[in-house]
Amino acid sequence: MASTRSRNLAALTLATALLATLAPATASAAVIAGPYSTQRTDAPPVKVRGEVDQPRSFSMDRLRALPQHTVRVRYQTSHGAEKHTFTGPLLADVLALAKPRIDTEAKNAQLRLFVTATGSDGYRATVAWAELDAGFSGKKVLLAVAQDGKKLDKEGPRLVVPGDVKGGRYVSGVVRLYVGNADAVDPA
Ligand SMILES: Nc1nc2c(c(=O)[nH]1)N[C@H]1C(S)=C(S)[C@@H](COP(=O)(O)O)O[C@H]1N2
Ligand SMILES: [Mo]
Repeated sequence: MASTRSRNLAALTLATALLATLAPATASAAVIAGPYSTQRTDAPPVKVRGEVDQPRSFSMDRLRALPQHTVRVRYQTSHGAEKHTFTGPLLADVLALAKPRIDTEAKNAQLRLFVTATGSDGYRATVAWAELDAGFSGKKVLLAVAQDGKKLDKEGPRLVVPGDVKGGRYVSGVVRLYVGNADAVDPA
């Protein structure tokens, strides 16, 4: 009986020792991003939702397939002044593909719309439609895919609002664009 118990104990000790040597190897193998890794390396596509007839999503490649614009901007942040060059499609061109609902009856109906960009961290900022509409505003509001020549594939696209003194509306890691209509939140 005693010998069986000691044999079992020996087997258990051996198994524990084996596990101890295997465990670090297993753990480090999981850290290496292989084909079965669940680690996300690229940003998810940007969803366009709200007052649009064709809700859709845009990958970074899809955003790059649209006409590209480059703007040089400066803005203030809590950590000082910044100067950057951004490249990407016009936000207006991205949204047009989702067919925003514009009531053609009302005078200047597009001026009732707004767009809220949400970052992966939940940070949000809103632009009025007139700000991104070339017919009303002279500035190029972009959904940038590159900053200072570096692709934003890992972080996701960034809202660029030239002319803003503060950087607060330069939402980074945009995951969602919501098209809203003032009539929906404030019926006249
Ligand atoms: N997703 C996300 N975007 C964000 C913020 C944030 O907290 N989350 N902060 C904003 C603020 S307050 C500023 S001033 C700028 C800072 O820009 P920088 O990262 O180029 O310094 O990013 C803006 N974009
Ligand atoms: Mo800021």
